[in-house]
Amino acid sequence: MLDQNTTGSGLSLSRSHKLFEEAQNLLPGGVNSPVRAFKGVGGNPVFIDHAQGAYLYDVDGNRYLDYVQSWGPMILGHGYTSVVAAATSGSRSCFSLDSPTQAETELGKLVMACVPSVEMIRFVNSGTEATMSALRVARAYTGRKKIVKFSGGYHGHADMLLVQAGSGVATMGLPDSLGVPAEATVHTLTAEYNESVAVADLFRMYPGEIAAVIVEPIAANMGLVPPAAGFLETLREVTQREGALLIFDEVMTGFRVALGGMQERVGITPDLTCFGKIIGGGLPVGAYGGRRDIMQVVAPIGPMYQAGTLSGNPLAMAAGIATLQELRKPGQYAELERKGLFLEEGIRKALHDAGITAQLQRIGSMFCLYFAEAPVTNYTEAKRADTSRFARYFWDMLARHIYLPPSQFEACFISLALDDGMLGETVKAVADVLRG
Ligand code: KE4
Repeated sequence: MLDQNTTGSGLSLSRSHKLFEEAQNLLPGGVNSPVRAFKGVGGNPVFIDHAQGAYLYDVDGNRYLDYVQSWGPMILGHGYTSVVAAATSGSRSCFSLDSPTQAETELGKLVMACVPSVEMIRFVNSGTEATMSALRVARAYTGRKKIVKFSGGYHGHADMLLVQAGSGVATMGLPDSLGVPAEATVHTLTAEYNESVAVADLFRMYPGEIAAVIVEPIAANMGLVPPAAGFLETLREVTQREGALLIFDEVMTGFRVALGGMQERVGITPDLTCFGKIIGGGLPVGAYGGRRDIMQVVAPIGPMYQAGTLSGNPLAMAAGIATLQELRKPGQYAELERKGLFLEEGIRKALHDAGITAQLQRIGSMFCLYFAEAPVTNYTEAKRADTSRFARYFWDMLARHIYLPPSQFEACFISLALDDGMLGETVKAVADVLRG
């Protein structure tokens, strides 16, 4: 593995490391979200000074092509003119309000125009709040307590969902999380992703007790695992039959893999959908929404309580509106698919030329390279991937100025700011690294 203070290509990271030392004195692990600490790849994290378009610029003056994009939100690239203008224009002098604003209705209308299953929506401040609230809605609406999630699925850090979770929990190899009492997860049932029979079994074991099944329609917190043929369709059938709600957690896939999210690609209508990331254009926004009759339970019209001081924040709404308006322009997702295919074909050729077996798994502008012998279809298989080999790959790519997610259990993202020259540079870097 490369020396983490400098790297083969003369990449100096000394200022990053100085800042990291200081940060560790006051922030647990020196970060405000665990996966940023590079535990999944070893060494110290890179401190970013600023970003523009497809590029990140670290505090040591190194420039990287960004394949993390703040874990998904920056699909247009950093500092996109219309988004920056929307969030900083004169009328934005008020940063936060205690009353409703038209912008919240505007962003709601935009989301609903793109995702027809959403008939009513509530904005919150993170994906965690969105999924936590959606599950509370499901319990309130059905009067049932149990929920089903999938191992390796990550839906944020609410107690009831930190059971066999993916993303940072998987990166750190935590079975679950300390501090979550058994009472908080006693109603959380888990099944292996892509095993819909296991879900049917749970409904047989707990007839009339399961409020909802929450699923990432693409499992992208264990790397990137596509839904097997029929998996999501079966979840829809089983939940419909059993009187439970189907919740698509599209915090990552929403507006990422299609304007209408993964539900548009697979033609499945969930009862509730959770959003985050892209709908805030990089500012803190989450949302949950779905069938009007279900959303009627939400206070103040219904008895299910959920609230938030900064929910519907004017700056965040403005950035979200501008972002979705850009994404609604014709051809954006065709272009993201073209870029994704370009990269996929280049990486596959590099693997073939190097005689290396690895699994490139991609949907649209999300992809993951598993150092594994066979395609990865669930969390058990994802955990068998060679994470040490991934770590070497990560640092070798960083040395070539390609910034990948620092964990085998995360997905890479392609932004509209990545042009063919940049994609070609990325493919060349992969080929160089795989040749060793
Ligand atoms: P946030 O609370 O982090 O905004 O969203 C939680 C969440 C919910 N659902 C899905 C499908 C998600 O992917 C996430 C968060 N994604 C991770 C990246 N895999 C966030 C990165 C981090 O934790 O720092």
